Amino acid sequence: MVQSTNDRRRSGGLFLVLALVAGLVVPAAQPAVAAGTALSPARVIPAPVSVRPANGVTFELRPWSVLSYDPRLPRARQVADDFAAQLRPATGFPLPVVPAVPGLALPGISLQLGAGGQVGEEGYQLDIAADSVRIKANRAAGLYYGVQTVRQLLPAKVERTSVQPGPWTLPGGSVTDYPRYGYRSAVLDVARHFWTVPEVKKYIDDIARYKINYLHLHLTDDQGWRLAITGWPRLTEVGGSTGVGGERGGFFTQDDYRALVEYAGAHFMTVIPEIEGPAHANAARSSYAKLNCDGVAPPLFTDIYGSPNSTLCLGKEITYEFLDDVIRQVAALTPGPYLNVGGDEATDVPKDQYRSYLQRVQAIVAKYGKKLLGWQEVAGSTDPARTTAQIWFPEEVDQQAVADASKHGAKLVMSPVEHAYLDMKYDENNPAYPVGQFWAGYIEVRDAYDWEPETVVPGIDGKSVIGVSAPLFTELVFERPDIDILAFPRLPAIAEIGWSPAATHDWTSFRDRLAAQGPHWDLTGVGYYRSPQIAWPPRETR
Ligand code: TNX
Repeated sequence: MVQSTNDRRRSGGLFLVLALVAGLVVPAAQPAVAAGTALSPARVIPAPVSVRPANGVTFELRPWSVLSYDPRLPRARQVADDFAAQLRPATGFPLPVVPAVPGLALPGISLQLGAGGQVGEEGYQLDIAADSVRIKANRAAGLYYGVQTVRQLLPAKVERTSVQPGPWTLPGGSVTDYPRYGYRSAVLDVARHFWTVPEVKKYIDDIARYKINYLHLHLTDDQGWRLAITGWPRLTEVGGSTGVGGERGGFFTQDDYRALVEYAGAHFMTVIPEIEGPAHANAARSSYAKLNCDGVAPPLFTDIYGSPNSTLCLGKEITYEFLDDVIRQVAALTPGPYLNVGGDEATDVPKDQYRSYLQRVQAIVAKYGKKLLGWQEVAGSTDPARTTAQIWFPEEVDQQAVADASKHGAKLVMSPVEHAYLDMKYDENNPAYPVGQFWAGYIEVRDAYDWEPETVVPGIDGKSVIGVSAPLFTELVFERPDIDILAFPRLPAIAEIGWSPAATHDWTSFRDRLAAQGPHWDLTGVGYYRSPQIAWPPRETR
């Protein structure tokens, strides 16, 4: 099926190239150049590193436009194919995808190899001229991010699924762009409320546009265990049977999970699995009596906040055999370097026992070839040189432990609850948007935007910060539309903190660029929060 679609596209493209070479297809005269449509960063989130407008220059995508790619760059063809597939429904143009032919300039958009060292592995150079659009990168990831920028610069009606009248213009100019941080993550909690494979895929579609490159799945917690583990069937049969409020359960088979990993990968996003411990483990304990110190399985836990039966039995060998089995299987499903072991809120566990637990877990993670990632509490209890700690509650963090760990090589990811937690409500009294928590305060769009990762924890070396994360815990997130309302528009704010240089940070500019996202969300079925801080254009209807 896929093969035949590709074949059709390939032969269509080849025909067009041959026709052009043979002079059979004569492109009509270029349209008159519209004045005053200079490239402005006004529509792009995250803000690019630098933008040089070319005043009076406009590119127009035409019925004969071609998408060419450099076949020397692995996955460039996939990026081109996906982009063409996104453009075809609304434009109605064939947009054949063809390998570039040296010396032959094709009309349209080209994805090229080689953008200079400055842009690194994820950056790109974008040049929009009257007759061509060129995206140059050193790796396919850069091409992909360049494409996301172009998608935001096109008229929002490009999101429609039926043919629309043009013109399909892009403002002329050049963009040089690359990320501030290599780690730009979103956490999705599938444990408190379960979200199906299609529901998670839609989230991937929507966040990939903002150049998020890690999807961290919170797979286990007190209220649910969501990944099938061979040899431990009750984890999902029992532990996955319910969720907060006793509502729907659910879990991913390993094939489901592989499908998510693959889908994320096609969006240049790496899935990070999180297996929680030693606390937040009621679902595992309910599933297997032998994981309990007293040999008795506690009942399933369906309340919102932490269970009294949260902590694994640290003194029993079976606990570590269990973790070895789980981590081995999860590592085998994980193409990326990181495996998250949780580690937060183990308030019942004495410090020395917590430390020896984490050291054993770290050895298991290393044995299966992965790097340990954990919440802020792990700092000081693991080998810092092999640890990444995610700061979530800066007011409670052991600052000395974090500063010491960072001095000894630990890396830090910043997701301070008062700015980055997408599960908090936006404000106190908005009856239209009752969804969300408020234990860490209300987070309006500007609160999500106005912060600086390297000053979240005093005393750390800024260089130990590898990125940012936007967590969406789902205790109080009941239906799929609630995810959209909480994540949009705050996730793009966190994405910009992670991608854009600190020097571009500017609320007024961000606010205007955010407004321009509204029509795209209207047309792609993202039910975002219409924050009163933003001058949204009128809603588009699908
Ligand atoms: C704190 S984030 C938690 C989560 C909750 C979240 C709710 C973290 C390390 N622990 O278990 O879901 O607050 O906002």
